[in-house]
Amino acid sequence: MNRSLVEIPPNAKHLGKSPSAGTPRETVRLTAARRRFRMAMRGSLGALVCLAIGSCASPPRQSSAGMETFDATAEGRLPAGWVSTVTGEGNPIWEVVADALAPSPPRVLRQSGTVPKPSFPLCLNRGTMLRDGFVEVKFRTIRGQLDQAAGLVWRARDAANYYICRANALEDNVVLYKVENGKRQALDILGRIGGYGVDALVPANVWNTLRVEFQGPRFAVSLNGQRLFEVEDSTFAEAGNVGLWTKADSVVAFDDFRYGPR
Ligand SMILES: [Ca+2]
Repeated sequence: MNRSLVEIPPNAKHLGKSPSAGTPRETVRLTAARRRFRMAMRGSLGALVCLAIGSCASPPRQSSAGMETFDATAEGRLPAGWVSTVTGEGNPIWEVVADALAPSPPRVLRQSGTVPKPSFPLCLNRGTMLRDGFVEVKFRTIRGQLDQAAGLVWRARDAANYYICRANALEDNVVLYKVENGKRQALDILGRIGGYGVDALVPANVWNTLRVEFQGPRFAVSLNGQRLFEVEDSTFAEAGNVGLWTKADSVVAFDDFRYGPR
């Protein structure tokens, strides 16, 4: 701690005196003054620590419901508040583009970059903060030889820590993972030990709807209106961002991204 940041009160020199140096009444006053000074210093030091590490903030707010159609954003850009990033390495290409097949015309958000495994293109809506609620999106996988994966992200702290559920059109399955410190781990489905997500028809090049509802440690996944499975996990219990995710060489269009508290 930089001592120059701690202001010493004008009467601080008195605090160094031995209580035996004064009368009993003076001793009581000195003791009380010393206690007040220590408490004030603790508060000041605590505030400085909070500023330094960015913690100790008031509880994060809970976002109200919202929907992003990507139609008000210029082509080649991202909507306000959205950030393109990556888990691992590589150069994702997230951008709003025109799409003649868009559920809400004329534009969608598309990811067309390729990143090496096991990295993941990620696009976070930094303007959101949700602990409990839902996130939903329409997606269309366009191409990808290694993968055609489209994912929803919630409770994201940063590009290396979040929950993600993805549907894969090459594998025809839906899997829910946690990514912790950049490492992805599939989570067990409630009522079943082992296995890897659930098999589900994920048709390529058509619009599908993926939805996750999250309440405390319980997450429920639906694809095209059909409830598929639930998962329980408490790794990330705090509010975080929602967003979108792909994998490897997946080229995917997303539209009508919805979110909100329950
Ligand atoms: Ca749209």
